[in-house]
Amino acid sequence: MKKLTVPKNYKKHCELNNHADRLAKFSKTCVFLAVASLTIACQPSETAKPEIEVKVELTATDAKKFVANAEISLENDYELLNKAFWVQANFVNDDTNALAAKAGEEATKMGVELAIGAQKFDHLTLDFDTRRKLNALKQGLVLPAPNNDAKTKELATITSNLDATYAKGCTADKECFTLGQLSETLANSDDEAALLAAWTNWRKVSPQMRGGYQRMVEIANEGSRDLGYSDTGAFWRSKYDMPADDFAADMDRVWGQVKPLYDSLQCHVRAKLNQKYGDDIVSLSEPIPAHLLGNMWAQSWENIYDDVAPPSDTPAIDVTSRLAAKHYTEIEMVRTAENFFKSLGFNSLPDSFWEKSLFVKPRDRDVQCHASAWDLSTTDYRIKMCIKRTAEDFSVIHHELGHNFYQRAYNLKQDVLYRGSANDGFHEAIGDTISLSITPKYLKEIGLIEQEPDASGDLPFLMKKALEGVSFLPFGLLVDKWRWGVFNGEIPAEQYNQAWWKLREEYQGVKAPIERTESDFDPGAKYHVPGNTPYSRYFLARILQFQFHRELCKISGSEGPLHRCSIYGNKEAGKKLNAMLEMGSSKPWQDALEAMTGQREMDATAIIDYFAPLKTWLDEQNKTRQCGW
Ligand code: X8Z
Ligand code: ZN
Repeated sequence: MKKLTVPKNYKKHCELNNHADRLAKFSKTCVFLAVASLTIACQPSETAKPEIEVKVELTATDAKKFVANAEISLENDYELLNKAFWVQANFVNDDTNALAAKAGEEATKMGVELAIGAQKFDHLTLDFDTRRKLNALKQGLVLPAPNNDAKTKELATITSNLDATYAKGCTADKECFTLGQLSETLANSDDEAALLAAWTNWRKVSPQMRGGYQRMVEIANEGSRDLGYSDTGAFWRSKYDMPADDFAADMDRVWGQVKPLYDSLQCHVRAKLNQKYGDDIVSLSEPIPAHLLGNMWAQSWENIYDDVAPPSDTPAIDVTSRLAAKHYTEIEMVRTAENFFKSLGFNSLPDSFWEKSLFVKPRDRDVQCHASAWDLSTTDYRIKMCIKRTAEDFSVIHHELGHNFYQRAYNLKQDVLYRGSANDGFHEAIGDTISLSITPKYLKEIGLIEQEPDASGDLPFLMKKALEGVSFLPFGLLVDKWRWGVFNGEIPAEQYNQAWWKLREEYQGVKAPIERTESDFDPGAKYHVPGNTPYSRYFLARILQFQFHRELCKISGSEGPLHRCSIYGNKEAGKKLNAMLEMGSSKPWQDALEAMTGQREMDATAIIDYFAPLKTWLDEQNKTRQCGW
């Protein structure tokens, strides 16, 4: 799938990509524009020459030229556009917001022109690459605007404002919160009232987003319809080298495979939290209140490990305290992650990465702290993160570097329109695959621990990994189920919040801890909603990372259980991984998956095998419990 993306409208993952910016200049230069299947109108705007309209039949040669010109334009403008977004995310204020909105507006115009231009060749039989690149052009945007200047501008302004509102963390009445601090409370406090206050406070920021969000949905839907899609959700689902409906069904199929594992974990965690907080707070027949799971969105639960861990003389390694014991700085954490990739045979990141990245939260200004990885040119890679010295952020750093190494691999090998991942889930899965190799054996190898636990440490280790990854699965699925419903109108604006909580209860077995109403806008309290980053990618990644891990472990000759395998230092595994990264988006994702794993389908058996010993243990614990909600 393609992404001509860059922030705002053009924003992809928390991995900001190329072609987006390349769009910007397109509107300013006179690259020939194929208008209406038969008209070529090309008029340099500065001159007063009369417009010449020539009716011609478009040919395969025209299609190739169109693609070539688009690639040149996208490449030319990519860097500057990205810089506007970089500066906004690193200095969130009214001025940078206005500049980013303007840049986003230009990029969207360009993206819409390219998409509409590409459509003109729909009826032609073309070679594989021209057809694939035209599709990339048609699918590059995240939120298409209609072909209307005022609406394009309005859309760009709304999306910029939504992003800034989240970054600043202030209510409409200018009461401000720091998400990092509130998250620390949720991660570390045992005081139910304090947890509830932190949870509730963050949700005071998002109600002001509601009106803008609703309008944004209207405009983007109009834009999507202009491109031939029924709504923006259908447009998003169309980006996976398969019919949109098949994609949604495939997500559900995979969810069906992993749901029993999730249900076992939820049941055990609920029972333990019931023991801790009592029946009044945690009922044994209802969903778990969302403020008790150690995370602002209850999307990953590793912070409550101590409450739910299997009894053992060898508890899971507490990486947070090991980092502290070894006095790791934030930069050393990043160096350690880079070193993992280097051990696989990847080249070091360039000096500019270390000079230009943002690693710690600045004291004197607002920044968009949500972690992201950027490629501003084929030589300029950066991350932007407010790193805390925790196990959680150690994983996130690997996640972000996975984006950077992927970007560099395809940027150096592929044409502009193939500079992306096989699908967006692949981009999210690379660093997470590496994180699965952060085993006790590896931690000992890099000197973070002195002694590797024996096999009695396996269950605690698996519990920790499950709290990180298995807990995430239903959340990864439901965020876009909500947005798909919003975009197609099944969830009208007056039901935004109740529909959100219905999905949270149904899929996660998690409920709001206090009454919520339609004056709230709780989806807006999750970065990717105001940030307009599609979310299905993270569900895909959570499945794919285990498929990749299984294969790379096989290549590295690892014997024994999957959860003890680390590919650290294995050049053969690195070569295999790099070969897939270098493919970029030049082939359907099924081909990339097959090249890497021999399989053409997403397959949850890898994650299920990985956690098999834990599942057995959980089911034993749950034997006398009433599971479900
Ligand atoms: O947003 C992210 C990354 C950046 S692409 C930090 N993730 C999702 C989230 O935080 O909600 C990674 C896991 C899910
Ligand atoms: Zn990511």
